[in-house]
Amino acid sequence: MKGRSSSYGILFVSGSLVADAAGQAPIVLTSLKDDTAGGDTNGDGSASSASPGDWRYVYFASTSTGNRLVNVQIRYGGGGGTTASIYNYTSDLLVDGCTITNSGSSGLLISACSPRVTNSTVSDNNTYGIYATGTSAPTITGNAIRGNASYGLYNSSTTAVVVAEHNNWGALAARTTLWMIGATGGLYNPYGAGNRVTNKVDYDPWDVTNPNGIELCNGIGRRW
Ligand SMILES: [Ca+2]
Ligand SMILES: [Ca+2]
Repeated sequence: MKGRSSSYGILFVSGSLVADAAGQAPIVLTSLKDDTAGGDTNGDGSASSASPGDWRYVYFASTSTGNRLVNVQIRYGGGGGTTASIYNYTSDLLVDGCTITNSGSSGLLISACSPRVTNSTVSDNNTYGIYATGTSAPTITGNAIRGNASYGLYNSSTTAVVVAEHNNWGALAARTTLWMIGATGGLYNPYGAGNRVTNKVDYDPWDVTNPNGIELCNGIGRRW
């Protein structure tokens, strides 16, 4: 499926969306200009190419249930001044084995709900990889969260801790260990390598074995 406009380009889910490509070629949600999926659907050959924010988002309403995104690639959303490529307001959502990349804003917004985000890559989005607001208690584990421009995981709550253990934040093992141990308080990463997280994110223990892991230090406090 391709989104054609940053003015529209919205998939609104009030019932259920099951996009499950387990064991098959991935399902791709991308820009109309992205000829790498489904060919030259905009009929201009290579005259145009996809950019972050070419379309808007998938929206899971709070009343929607039974939602599954498995082996789905979501690329180039988050356009038109919107907040993320995926707006999620329901706890009944599984995101597994997906890639969420190249958003014009954030990758995934989690608003006062508790979805499961596992074994996925959330990278190279223009604001945050994952943006948690309200009192959210998602399951976020086994993911590669790297190369997002501002924070890998941003939790706006000053009270609710988002547990995000066993994720790879895109840093080499030795330096990750060195500098994350150097942080104080245990729930934030002010001097760490890799993609930053805010306070109230429990990133420890983290994973350095994910093959997606590469060194990317885009944050404050890089000391080497
Ligand atoms: Ca084209
Ligand atoms: Ca912990």
